[in-house]
Amino acid sequence: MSVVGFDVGFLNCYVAVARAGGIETVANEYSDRYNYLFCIKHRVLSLLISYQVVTNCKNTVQGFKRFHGRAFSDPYIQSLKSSLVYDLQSFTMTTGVCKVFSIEQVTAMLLTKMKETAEHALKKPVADCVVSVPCYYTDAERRSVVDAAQIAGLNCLRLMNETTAVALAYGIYKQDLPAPEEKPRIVVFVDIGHSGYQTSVCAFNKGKLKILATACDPELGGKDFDEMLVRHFCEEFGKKYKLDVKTKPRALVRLYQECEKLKKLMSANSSDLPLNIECFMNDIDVSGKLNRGQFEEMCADVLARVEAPLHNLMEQAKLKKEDIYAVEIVGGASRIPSVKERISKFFGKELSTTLNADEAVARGCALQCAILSPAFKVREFSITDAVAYPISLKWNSAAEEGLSDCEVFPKNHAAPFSKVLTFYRREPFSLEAYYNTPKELPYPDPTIGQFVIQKVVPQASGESSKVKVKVRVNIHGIFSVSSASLVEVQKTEEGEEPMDTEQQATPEKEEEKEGNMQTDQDETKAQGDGQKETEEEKTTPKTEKKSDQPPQAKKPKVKTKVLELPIENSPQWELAIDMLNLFVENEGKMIMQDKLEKERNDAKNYVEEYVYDMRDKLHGRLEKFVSEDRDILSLQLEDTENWLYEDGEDQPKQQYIDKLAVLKKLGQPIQERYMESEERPRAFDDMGKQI
Ligand code: ATP
Ligand code: K
Ligand code: MG
Repeated sequence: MSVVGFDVGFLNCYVAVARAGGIETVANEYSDRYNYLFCIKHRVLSLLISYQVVTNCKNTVQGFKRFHGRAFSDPYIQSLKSSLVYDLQSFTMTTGVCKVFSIEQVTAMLLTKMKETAEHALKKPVADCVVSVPCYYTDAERRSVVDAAQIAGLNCLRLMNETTAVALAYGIYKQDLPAPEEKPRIVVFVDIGHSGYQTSVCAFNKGKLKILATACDPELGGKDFDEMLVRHFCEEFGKKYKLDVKTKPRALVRLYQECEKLKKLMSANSSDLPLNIECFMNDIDVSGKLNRGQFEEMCADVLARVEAPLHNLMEQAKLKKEDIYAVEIVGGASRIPSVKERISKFFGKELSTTLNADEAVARGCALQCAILSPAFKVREFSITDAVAYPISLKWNSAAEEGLSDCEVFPKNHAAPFSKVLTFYRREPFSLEAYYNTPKELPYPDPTIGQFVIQKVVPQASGESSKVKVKVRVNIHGIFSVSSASLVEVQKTEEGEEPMDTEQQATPEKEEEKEGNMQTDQDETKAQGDGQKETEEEKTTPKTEKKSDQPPQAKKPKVKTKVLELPIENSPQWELAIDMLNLFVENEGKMIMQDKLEKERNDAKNYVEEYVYDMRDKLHGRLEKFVSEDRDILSLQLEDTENWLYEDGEDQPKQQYIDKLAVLKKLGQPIQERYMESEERPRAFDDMGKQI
């Protein structure tokens, strides 16, 4: 049982764990908390620090968070393709065998690294976790990330919306929240990261939070400010030095890095600031300068986009600005003064920054993981999220010709949640789920998936059967048709007209519209109790309760049998199961390979260390203890050093182990003579004391 939260950011990733009774974020092996950029080369994966990104730019994969759940032909992918330094290819099974990775595999690699970071901190294996996703992620994107977690060997208890994680991190420690029956405390959360801008409005009462609405601009973040700076300096360097920066990926990558640094400096400083890059291109050193005023001017268009989601949010929640208790901001780009100004001006109040702007998402995820984990004791806290885009179902109508449809989950409907719909059918039928506001989607295809209810047969009487279909938005925010059942009315022994107990309780009118939602099953209560999804399913739907009514006198004996029906699920985005298994297997192999590579490297380092250490000592404290073996050892050390830089640079682990053994065999006698001489006087001392 592990309690871990992963914030998978576009630029920065954070890992939070529950340890020693609290939640803390943990650093990766480079003790650099952020920049999980990484490099895929020889299938060995490593985290890179910034200068390595420049030297490895073609093999470094970064900024792939928005590739999930999208086809290669998706206009979004195509528009980004040209601006990427690394190569983006269409993924098919055949390329999979070569060294092309699917987006699920790439995110899985990143998660593997984050998992290792958590394991290192907790000193035990990690599986259970909560992973963050932007609240504007669609079904396809969510399914893709769930697969990635599985490939990494993680048991993702929840995909948590980033702003909801922030809300949890904010609310769970608050002692003074209004009582359940009181008016809730309304707080707005704003997260501006590197790629996206998310806002949500949340109602808090003691022990619970409910997301009322969300509004986002998935294309507004720190990177857009970097972009403006890069554009500016490309132009300036073009004029000043006659350099065409865009033609040289490596120079461009460096310029992006320097511009990001400059942008951060400008948040703290409003005077002129320099930007200098040595040997930028064609051996030319470049320099420029900029101040905050100029920066804001060149970013006017970007800044103008800050307000729209806030308007949208308030409109959806039907709240007035006076209703807002606080506006809490997080995310790296929320530190930009002009961004803060605009948000603050919109709400007419000081912004609140009580949370750690970088760690809040990861912490919230770890807290949610703790709540969901039965092994961990935490304060009861119920979390109700909101559906980001309205979901509709359409189907071929049996009664009328043509298509019928119905909105099953309106925008901002509570989630997770299940509903039961009733149909009258003689044969299998299919339901198509889709987002009914395609314009809102950051995605061209509004389809969620096709769900076929199989094995539907007419009643013995030839009439249509009553089919109950349960649809749900699960804990990850993923839509599914979770179950379907057919109510079979069986003949009574007396040969009376068959009658359904349920029908008797509420006679159903012939003209009743298909797809009527009969049961609203509120699942939100189960949330804070740490119950698993499967347990939530068991709560009795309301209609079934009707049969609990006392039997009426002279009621004819009728039997109904409920038959579970198989469902064929074809979500718009799905990895075939054999593909997923292959990826799981491959990731396992790569982890092994990483491990072997690390061991090999360690073995090599031991040889190197021994060489340097012994050489120093031969001229130092061991000097008096070498005799004729000195020259042999010295020679061996020198030979080995040369070997390490030549043939020995890239050898199997055993070679290094053997090499070290040879050296130790020569060095050991010398070390022993030294130890002996050290021990002798001490032994005398001890003897002296005894006397
Ligand atoms: P996303 O949430 O979009 O997936 P992320 O979580 O990786 O991205 P963050 O770590 O929240 O993003 O923020 C990174 C962004 O914040 C970068 O663009 C970075 O340059 C910017 N940033 C960080 N600190 C500052 C600062 N002091 N001033 C201006 N920008 C900053
Ligand atoms: K982050
Ligand atoms: Mg983020």
